[in-house]
Amino acid sequence: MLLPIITYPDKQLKVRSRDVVDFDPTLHTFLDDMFETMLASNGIGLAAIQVANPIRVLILCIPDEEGNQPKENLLEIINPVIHEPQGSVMYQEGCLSVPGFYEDVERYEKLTLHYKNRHGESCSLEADELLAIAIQHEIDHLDGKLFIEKLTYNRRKKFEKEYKKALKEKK
Ligand code: QAP
Ligand code: CO
Repeated sequence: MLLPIITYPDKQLKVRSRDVVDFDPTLHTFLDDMFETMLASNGIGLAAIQVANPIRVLILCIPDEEGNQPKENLLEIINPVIHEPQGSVMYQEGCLSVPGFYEDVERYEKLTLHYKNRHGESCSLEADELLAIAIQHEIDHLDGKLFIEKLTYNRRKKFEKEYKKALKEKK
């Protein structure tokens, strides 16, 4: 089932999501719906709060060389905690909740992630490159933060102007 995606400036995006405690069929159906929704919107990552569910769940599917996103490459990450962040990189990010806007953001270059899978089993992974960046972007969503909040004052002003203009043109 496709879920509607909430977009900026909806206040719900500022909510801090709560830990998952029940790894039940309801969660599994929701994860399946998130994947369907993300692919239908041409996304590489999606946090539960973006579809109005304030739980600490995110999914990521980094495209392969051909640009495909097979379900085997899907990561379902629940109650994540970042360990040992290292280095820093700039990357031009976008967000399904801030459609049509992309800007450079600074992130850690590498990290270790501890999390639960859909069955509640403890997992960990080491991430770098786009995966590490996407993990940080999605965990920020779980804490009610958007990538535009990391922009400098001037770039944030440029964003507000462009985004408002785009919203008006849509109507
Ligand atoms: C987060 O973002 C991310 O504006 C995932 O019109 C982004 O999937 C992590 C998208 C960059 C790391 C680097 C955005 C699709 C997708 C748009 C997305 C749009 C259509 C964003
Ligand atoms: Co996002």
